[in-house]
Amino acid sequence: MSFDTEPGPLQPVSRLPSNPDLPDPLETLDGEPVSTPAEWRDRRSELESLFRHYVYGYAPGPEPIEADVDRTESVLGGTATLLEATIRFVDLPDDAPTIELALFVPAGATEVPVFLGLNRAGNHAAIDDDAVTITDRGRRFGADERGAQREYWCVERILERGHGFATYHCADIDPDRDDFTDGIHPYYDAEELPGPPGTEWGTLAAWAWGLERCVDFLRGESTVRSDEIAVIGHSRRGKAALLAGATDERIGLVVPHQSGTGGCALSRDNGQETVAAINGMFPHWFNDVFPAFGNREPRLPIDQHLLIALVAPRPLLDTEGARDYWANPGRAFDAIQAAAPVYDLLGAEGIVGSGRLSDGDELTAETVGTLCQYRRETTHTLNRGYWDAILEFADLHFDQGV
Ligand code: GTR
Repeated sequence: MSFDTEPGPLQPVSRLPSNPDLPDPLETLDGEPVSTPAEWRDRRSELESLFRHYVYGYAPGPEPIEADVDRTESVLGGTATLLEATIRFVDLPDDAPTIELALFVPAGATEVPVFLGLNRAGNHAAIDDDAVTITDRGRRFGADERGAQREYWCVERILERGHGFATYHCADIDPDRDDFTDGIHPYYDAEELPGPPGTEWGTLAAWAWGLERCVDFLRGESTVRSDEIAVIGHSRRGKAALLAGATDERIGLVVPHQSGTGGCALSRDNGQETVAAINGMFPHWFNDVFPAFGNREPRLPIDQHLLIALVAPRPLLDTEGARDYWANPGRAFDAIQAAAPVYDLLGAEGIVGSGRLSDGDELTAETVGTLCQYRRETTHTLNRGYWDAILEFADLHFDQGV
């Protein structure tokens, strides 16, 4: 997890060797082979340091939390119970941000698997029901209308299928601006973080850290099956969901939806959003080292297949739009294939068949392994068609089923 990574003796970017091929998941930085699950544990730590150091930045440890929970029965026409948790960081100053987590569970549920989704429009946008609080940051940075993202999150469908849905508004932790004045960042001095200057956490690492703090809360919540917490995010939030899933092994299943560059899509040979383009447009998403790889991607000692490999042996479904060209589903699929040897090493049935399904294909134990790409004929969006496949995938992998 993010808190036990220590920066190793890492080279400046200019001294890294140039390698046009993808780094081998099963070979350490020093060229040693990784051939047992025990050796993978060390390679895992090495990879996590490399991603922190060169791409996302080092995040702080797991800040202790305390939560006030409000419970509302009879939400969504009586089908759901809503729990709203204000998650506070007890050792940070009183004016530090809080995470306002909304958790919907089927009415009468005792213990359910939960999808934890990072939202961009405020919790009140997820369903159209006055029971959901419009938070201060939801009002400032979110959607004007309740239920604006109703057809995107499909909460009713998730609950009907026996899962819970939890969500937090990414602006609670960082409102996605490039000045870091209005979120969690000012509450940690650079010297408190493990890496050298320039390797401090960007927005994606902060959002992922926020997801981990939600997991801290959810694991103590009696209606939640603590080993069946899945994370999902779309696009920039899909990048953060993948990072959280990669670094926090308590997360049981990961769905980086149309996550693109900095998510599932490889940085090498990416003819869509390049490393230079993403850092030019969104300099605050990553640390201050990553931009040095713009037009020098072969120097990266990692690539995104290795972030996917960090999820192994846990299930990962990469959902992509066939017409979402900018997110580059093709290079995401290449990443999935390149991560598969780690699933094999850990004894998980990673890729089954071609490892790629499309709308119309059935997701069954015969067609889907632990690692899979699923494409629909869409552009950049999330909707019911995706959710039906995602829920199918979760039911195939979560032990107890629903
Ligand atoms: C785009 C960005 C992508 C993706 C997307 C989004 O402009 O280039 O990497 O994250 O925004 O978050 O919708």
